[in-house]
Amino acid sequence: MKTIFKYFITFTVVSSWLVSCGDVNSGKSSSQGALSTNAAEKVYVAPGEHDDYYAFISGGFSGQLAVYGLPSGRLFKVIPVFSVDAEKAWGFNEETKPMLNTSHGFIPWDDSHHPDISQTAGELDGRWVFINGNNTPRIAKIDLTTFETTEIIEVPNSAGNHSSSFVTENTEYVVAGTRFSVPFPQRDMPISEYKGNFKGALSFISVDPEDGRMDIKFQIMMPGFDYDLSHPGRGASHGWFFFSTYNTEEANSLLEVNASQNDKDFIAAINWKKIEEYVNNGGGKKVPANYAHNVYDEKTHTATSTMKKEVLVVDPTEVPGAVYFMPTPKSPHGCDVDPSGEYIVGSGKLAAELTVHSFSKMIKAIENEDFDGDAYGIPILSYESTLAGAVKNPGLGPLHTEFDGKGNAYTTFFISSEVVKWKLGTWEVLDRKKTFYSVGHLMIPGGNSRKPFGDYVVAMNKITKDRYLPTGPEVTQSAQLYDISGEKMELLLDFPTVGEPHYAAGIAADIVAKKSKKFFRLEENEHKHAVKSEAESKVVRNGNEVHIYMTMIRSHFAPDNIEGIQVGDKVYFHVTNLEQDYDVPHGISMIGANTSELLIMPGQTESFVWEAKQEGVWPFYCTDFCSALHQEMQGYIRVSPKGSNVPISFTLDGDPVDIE
Ligand SMILES: [Cu+2]
Repeated sequence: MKTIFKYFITFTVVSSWLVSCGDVNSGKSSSQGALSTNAAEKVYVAPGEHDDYYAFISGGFSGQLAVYGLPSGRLFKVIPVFSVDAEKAWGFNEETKPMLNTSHGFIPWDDSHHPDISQTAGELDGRWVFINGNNTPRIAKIDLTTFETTEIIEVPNSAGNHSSSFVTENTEYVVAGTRFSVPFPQRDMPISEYKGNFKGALSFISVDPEDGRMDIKFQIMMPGFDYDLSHPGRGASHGWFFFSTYNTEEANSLLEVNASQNDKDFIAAINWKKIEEYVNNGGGKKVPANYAHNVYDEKTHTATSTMKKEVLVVDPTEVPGAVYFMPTPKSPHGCDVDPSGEYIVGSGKLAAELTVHSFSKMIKAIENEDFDGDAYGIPILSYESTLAGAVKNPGLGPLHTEFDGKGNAYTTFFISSEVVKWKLGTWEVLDRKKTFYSVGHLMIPGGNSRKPFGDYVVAMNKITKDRYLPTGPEVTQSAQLYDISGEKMELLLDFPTVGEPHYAAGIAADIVAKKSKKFFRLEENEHKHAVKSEAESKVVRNGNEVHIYMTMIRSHFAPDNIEGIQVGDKVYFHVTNLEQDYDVPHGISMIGANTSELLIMPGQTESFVWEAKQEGVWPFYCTDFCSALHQEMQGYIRVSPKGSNVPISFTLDGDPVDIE
């Protein structure tokens, strides 16, 4: 009895201390009062059970896209997109090297920012995820049956491809707005002559409704501001796209000061339907360009890269009624449209209030020509005429807003490190919760759609400090999961992420999971170097190139011992995984190979080149543990001196086969 009593006291004291220090940012692991809530229960996904949501969290400077489960925060896969990835041989094998081709040559890195999931009738359909490469402007498409990047298109006339990659409500377009305005056309000119000479390209990339094939339909050449973020209209505002701008001052140095002079910058409203119609009727001008279009084919298991030579450009002043500016205080960053399509939220980074524009008021203002002048011929609507309302004293440094589909909005505040819940229409603040620390984007699954899944919000923080065990000067990047199903938000979980968790897109798991591919059918494999049975495997010399057509199946390679290779030969391994079973990839790597290992899915063919540099007998082996006899899955290559008369030969099923 005495012991129990003592325990009770200790427990009470400890728990109240933990709860109170949660309010002072102590960052202790239980600082949100975990002992007084059932937070752990709410994120617990029992062994063998599945998560409710997929979250696709961009890897920022890692260039990749990571797949997590919610609410558990478990990491399932890192999908290589814009950066080479040794784990998947992405950018190393012959099949995927063309995916990283650009007009600047092979670029093995980019800065991935904003993923967005394809939609039909304004709801997530789970077919593809699009994501932008910010540095060397590109848009990638990831197929959600295979969770592999299947297309990357470069965006010409752009720089810092930031206001991307958001889709319209039937995925008619994925949009890529430039952050930096640049000379158009690119040329050698004094930077001091920026003003009036640089242009900002907003690119509308069409998506084929059947196969998803992307194509730049048109680029709108806007004034030389910085275009920061964007979102599509929906419902009544479908057919419009909204872009936040900063640096309407058109300064070209010390932007920190010089781009904060104007009291208001703009949200640009683009009637893309009107521009599409103009283009379909022969409007716009084809101008020379040079950009790569890279497509990965699921049948040939191989990517091709095509250089495109022109792009259709539209001057917005030539399409009256298509483009307007809505003044928005002050240096707006986020530009978010609510599920109904009526409200456009502009977050002025330096503004005291959150500005919300009304789409219906905007249309009325356009009809009444309620203008406050123009910028380079584009009408500026009067501030009051489009204003729906403002959220007063919301916090410091507003960035991004998402919606729960129940009439509430959630905005992140970078400086005051919090997520604030407020009500659409009344603009009253309902709740605020701390983030740890300096939050950038937040994500509600389905947030950029007509129908958000309003159970959770994920905050993506820029700084982690003391939330985890230290790992040297850099601590893991961090996301935080909040339950938003009730009136008040509740912090449930911290979980580490890969690279910078810049932004994310989430979707109910059952929309995607049921369409997931289990293996590639061997009879559909059209890879030009595929062999579909061990009997077809062979070794072919062609000058100083030797091509090995190899198969793999539990637990051996065919052929396995290859002789007759000479110093100076380039040896191509073309390897087909014959397995027709779920989750049985095999790997292969060769000692001294410059490339990454190959990890080949069932039914797939991949290739790599190995240069024979030294005489000897050199082993290769399977790199992915595949069976009890995985360790026996190996072979040798005998390398003889250049000009030697050792004939090409190999062993197949234990029998020697001579070729020459
Ligand atoms: Cu961003």
